[in-house]
Amino acid sequence: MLTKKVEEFCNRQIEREGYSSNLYLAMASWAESKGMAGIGAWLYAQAEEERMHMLKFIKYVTERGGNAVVPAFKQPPVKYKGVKEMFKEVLKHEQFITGSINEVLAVAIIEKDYATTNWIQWFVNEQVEEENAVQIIIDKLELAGEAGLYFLDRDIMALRSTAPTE
Ligand code: OFO
Repeated sequence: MLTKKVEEFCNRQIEREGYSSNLYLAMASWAESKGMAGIGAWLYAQAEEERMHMLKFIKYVTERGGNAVVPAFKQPPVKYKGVKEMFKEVLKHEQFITGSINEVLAVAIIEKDYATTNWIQWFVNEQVEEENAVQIIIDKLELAGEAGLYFLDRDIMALRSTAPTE
């Protein structure tokens, strides 16, 4: 059985994972509308992954005898300044999510909930992978510049089709 504190932090994470999904969906749609189908595809797939993360938390809370809350989400931005700026926002958001996951872990340790401490390690590892994947795209964007964006968009499309899905 989850303690009230762990349940509360897991529910906070449900909202954050769901918002991440919507945020990447909005970014995907913006990128696609600007003719960047590859970057759009990468972000659509990322949105799906974040939805899966939300589901993992919902199922976990329920499995541990808690009440999972499906919240209302605030609307993500509709427009973005540019593709590099957008990916910098993705990285900043993922760093925020990493901090948030670490806080769930910290609360689980304080509450002596060793099952949650163990379970959440998957997310700890996932965040390392995700931050790294986004940093790689930012590095490529720096290298390619505006002129190389067309080819980079094609590369990112290929990158997504070989990436592991979870
Ligand atoms: Fe990348 O955020 Fe989910 O965990």
